[in-house]
Amino acid sequence: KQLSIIGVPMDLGQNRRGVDMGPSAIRYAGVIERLERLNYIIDDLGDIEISRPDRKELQANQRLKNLSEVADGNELLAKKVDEVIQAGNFPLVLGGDHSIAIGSLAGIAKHHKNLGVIWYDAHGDLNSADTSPSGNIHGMPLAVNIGIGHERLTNILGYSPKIKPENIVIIGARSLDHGEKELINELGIRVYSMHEIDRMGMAKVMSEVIESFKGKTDGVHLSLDLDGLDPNEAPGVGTPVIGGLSYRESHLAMEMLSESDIITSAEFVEVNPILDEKNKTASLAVGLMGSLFGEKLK
Ligand code: DIR
Ligand code: MN
Ligand code: MN
Ligand code: MN
Repeated sequence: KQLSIIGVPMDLGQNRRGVDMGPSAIRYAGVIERLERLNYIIDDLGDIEISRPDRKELQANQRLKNLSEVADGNELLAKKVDEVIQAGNFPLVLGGDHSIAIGSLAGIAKHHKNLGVIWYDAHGDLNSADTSPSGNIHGMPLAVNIGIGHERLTNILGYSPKIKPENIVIIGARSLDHGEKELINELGIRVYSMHEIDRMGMAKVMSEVIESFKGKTDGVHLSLDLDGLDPNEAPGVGTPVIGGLSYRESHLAMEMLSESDIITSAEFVEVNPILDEKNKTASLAVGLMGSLFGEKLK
């Protein structure tokens, strides 16, 4: 099986500089060697080109910061992901901030009628310009993918919505904004917050998630924001939230996904080496990829 790696040096979806170096940090932590050992053929397609921000525009649009640069980068990413899938390969996208899930899913969802999405994150990423407390687009990609948000973002590759609310599962949530909670309730989006994970345990949570997708979806995308993990494990993220998922819970989740064989595309986002401790968060990401791609069995 061939994995195509796409780096997205995007930092314009949020305020902390440095997350654009995420793809380099993850490559430096040995992602290619790690996955080659699992008998995958790795095709590293390099990085998507992201244009630098226009400061005048940024001043003008504080509700959707860097909208045109984020939209342009995601358009390029979507086309690249689309090509990878057309070639029959598995897209593995390395961020970059989480706004890149707009482009990843635009490219992926084209190929699926009923794509499942696992959103592993401390946050819901369900804001829009109207509900966002920050104006940062990395807090909006899940909303965009269900068709809510600025047309420059929702209409990438010329179709919308990309995914259905009933096919989404959020895991690890512990920092949801008011508007996000309203949307979750209105649309009935499934959320395993830290509360449910503490009560049920990760093993039960993942069996439920896997069972719910089997036979109902024609592919499942994993969108893993490293801030879903506890900041003690993943210090190199822009918006850390205390009380997160542990190293062990996260590896268990990846191993169960590997065994289930339901994942058809994945992205690992928000690794910021400037905020990190000796590349710990990038190494963690690479370890999680190892588990996701079958290290336990091979
Ligand atoms: C917050 C933070 N909900 C916002 N979102 C983050 O700005 O919309 N997403 N950090 O990953
Ligand atoms: Mn920058
Ligand atoms: Mn996120
Ligand atoms: Mn997050």
